[in-house]
Amino acid sequence: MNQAISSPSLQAPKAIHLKDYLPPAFLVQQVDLCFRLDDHHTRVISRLQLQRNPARKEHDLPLVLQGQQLQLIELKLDGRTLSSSDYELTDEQLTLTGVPDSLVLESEVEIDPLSNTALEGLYQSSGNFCTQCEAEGFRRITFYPDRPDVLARFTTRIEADQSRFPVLLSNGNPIERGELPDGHHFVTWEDPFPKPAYLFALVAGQLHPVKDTYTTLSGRQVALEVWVEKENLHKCDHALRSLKAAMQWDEQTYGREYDLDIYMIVAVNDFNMGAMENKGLNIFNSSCVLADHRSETDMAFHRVESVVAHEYFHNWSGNRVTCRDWFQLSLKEGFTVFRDQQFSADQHSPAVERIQQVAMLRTAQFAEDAGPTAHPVRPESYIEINNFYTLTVYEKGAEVVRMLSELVGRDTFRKGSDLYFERFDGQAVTVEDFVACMAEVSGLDLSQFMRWYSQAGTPQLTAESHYNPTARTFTLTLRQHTPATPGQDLKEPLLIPVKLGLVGPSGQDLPMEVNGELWGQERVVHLKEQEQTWTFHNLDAEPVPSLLRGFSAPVRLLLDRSPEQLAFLMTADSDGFNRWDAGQQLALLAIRELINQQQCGAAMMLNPALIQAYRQLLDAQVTDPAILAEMLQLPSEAYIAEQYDQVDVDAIHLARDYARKTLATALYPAFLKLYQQFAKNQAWSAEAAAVAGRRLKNTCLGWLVATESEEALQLAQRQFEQADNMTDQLAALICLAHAEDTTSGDPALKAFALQWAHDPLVMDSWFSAQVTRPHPDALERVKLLMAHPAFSLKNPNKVRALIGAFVNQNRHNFHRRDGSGYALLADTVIELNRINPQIAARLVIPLTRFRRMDDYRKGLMKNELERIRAEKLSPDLFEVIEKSLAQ
Ligand code: B3K
Ligand code: ZN
Repeated sequence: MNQAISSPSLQAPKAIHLKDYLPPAFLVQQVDLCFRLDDHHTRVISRLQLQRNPARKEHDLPLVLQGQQLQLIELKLDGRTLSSSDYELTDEQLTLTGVPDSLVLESEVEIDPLSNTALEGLYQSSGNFCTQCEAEGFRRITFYPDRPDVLARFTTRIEADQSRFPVLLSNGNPIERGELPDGHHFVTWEDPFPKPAYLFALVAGQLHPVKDTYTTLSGRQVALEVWVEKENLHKCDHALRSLKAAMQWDEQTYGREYDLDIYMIVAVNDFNMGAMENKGLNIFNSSCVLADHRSETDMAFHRVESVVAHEYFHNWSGNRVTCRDWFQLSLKEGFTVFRDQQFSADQHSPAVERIQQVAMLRTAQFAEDAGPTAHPVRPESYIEINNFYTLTVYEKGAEVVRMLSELVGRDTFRKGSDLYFERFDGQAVTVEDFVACMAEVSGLDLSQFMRWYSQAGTPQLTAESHYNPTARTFTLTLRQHTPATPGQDLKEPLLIPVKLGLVGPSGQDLPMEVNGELWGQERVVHLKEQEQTWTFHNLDAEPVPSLLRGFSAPVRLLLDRSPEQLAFLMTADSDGFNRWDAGQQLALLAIRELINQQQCGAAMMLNPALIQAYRQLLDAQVTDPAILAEMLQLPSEAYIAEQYDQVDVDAIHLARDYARKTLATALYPAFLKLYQQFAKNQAWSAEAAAVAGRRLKNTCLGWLVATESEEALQLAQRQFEQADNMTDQLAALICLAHAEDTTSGDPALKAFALQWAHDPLVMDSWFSAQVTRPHPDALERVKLLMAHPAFSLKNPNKVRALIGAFVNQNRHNFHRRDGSGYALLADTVIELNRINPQIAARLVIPLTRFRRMDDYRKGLMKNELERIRAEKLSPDLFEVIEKSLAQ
């Protein structure tokens, strides 16, 4: 490792290892907090009732409490004021030795919420106070054993100026409120459920509620409240509807009822992630709560529904049963994502939901698995846990739970989850505890399965088949191989559930017979060895195997299939997901041919099989517009890049663009017909059919505009002007803004900004629409827009909408050969390192993926990483940069 510039070893923060886990030395029975809120001088008075943990036998262990950026005012042990010689205080912790087995520790600290731009702990957003404590934010509020396996009962008294902060919220139920001198007031909240500190929350400010109620299965009334700024009161209905649907679904599907009398959701504008499941008081990024069809797209509606459900589901998978330590993060996140995916599938089209999940997993999560920050679903060590709220922990973690449910069957899975929730209610547990419940109820040995939690990297699955017409047999050999990942060279075979069927020449699923056993038309085979072969009997003609139906395992399927076979599966496969995937693979094949042609200097020629397959799709009667819209999406540049060890960004962009334009031109009349069919004047509706219709219509509009024809641009212009909803308006705006000819794009962008200047969420889309423009001036636009008054580096949504969208969704411009994309990202990351380390560490990721680039770009990217490394880095950024430069 090159340590020439800043000698990072000097500042190197220490890594924490799973294998070093020890139970806490002290437990907390009761926490009583009092907040005296003030912009720069908030006082936090805490009273902790502590007791030695009987699980730790060692004698006289010291009491260690975490605390960061706290100014200690006073400390008392059992009523006696301590002096600085009675304890040891560092930047990170407070240590007391020789304390009794049972004690009361009172502390008063001062904190500065208004200067807190990291958005962790207590901070302000648009003048309101709010908190974010997961994973380790509570230590920025008061001294505490800040670890998830310490569960305590909390009361919280909040005191604040009544006119500036009329609303004072915390976890649980309000038990007392009153007036104080000098125009102040207070409210005290009590949470009856013991909880880890990461679930603590406080909100104070000028907020307004939209209220509803829900009656649980057992007949209890729960008050539902969504708290927002006044101007957003009209945007809350969808979140409330989603919440009620989620509550009902969890009762029906998992037998889980809500436990408190009140459930609150607060929307804030400055938030590092989507939302947070604090007990009884969820705090949300406003982009995941607010939805009105005039200002939010169908996609935003979907996001709101699934995030509201996700946070609600955490009340059981996360809050009632929580994690023993942060290595177990996927225990709550993977399971809860799986639950929200099941919920979405039940609310909408299961096939479309699965397609969209997999499209994301296969690009973004697979890329993570192949990059320098690859880690198992359960990491073994970390420097900064915030770096591990990743697609691997969340999405791959959900895939692992999905496989479990496939392996044991849906009913048995429910028995397993019942057992898990009952056995571990009120406890902090591990992944083993969860899997053991599934093993117990199913009788399956899941020990090999546990490797999915400990092995990083995406397994590759290859298949070979052979048909013997005389014996009428078909043999299928599956092989698995997981490539090495940083720090993990040796990989062992996994238990991979492969759902498969055999499609006969006339397009039907054939009955399968293996070793005299009748399998029916679909089966999940368990691949356990490196290589396994199955022989199917009594087949009169060669079948086409349909493998990994529904994407039954998160693997890279490497399969040589002809364009004819793929085109056949595209229409014949009985599995909706696999029909879509056959189309994706066919398009990929054709685009890869174009990339080859370009790389050897030949003229590009699009494979007619792809044009033919698209024609067939477009000519057929539209039975399912939602699926058709998915079938008509070309693989993204990111997914195409995923297929290569050496990525040629320019060739990928040109090839995909060529494929797009050629298809659009060849099939223009068919796209136009379909567009017109679904563009018929209809007022906006939230119905599934209307949502699908809009998606299909706007997909067609995108294809039409790809030809840059005058007519298509006029259609987009008309749609932009006449739209009564954001889905249509934004789709048209993007078409116009991405067109080569800017004569209609620029005025449309101007008009849009004028219309929506008052709405920060809509302005986010306006930023993204411009910086994802494929043309060479995109980077200059990013720079220009960074100076726009609506932009701020302090607001994570703005950073994601502008810089994030550019570096992740405008790949060829980010990778400009002059290196200016890299320099821009590095400059921004350096600045963000001081403002918001979590966001900085996330944003830098595309720069760390230099290994697959050509040598020239690799050099440029590494230089920028070294430039970042020369700064005084937060632990977040330090960990990511070191890992990427260590390659
Ligand atoms: N549990 C939170 C994420 C907290 C992230 C901390 N850096 C939201 C969620 O997954 O539901
Ligand atoms: Zn979650």
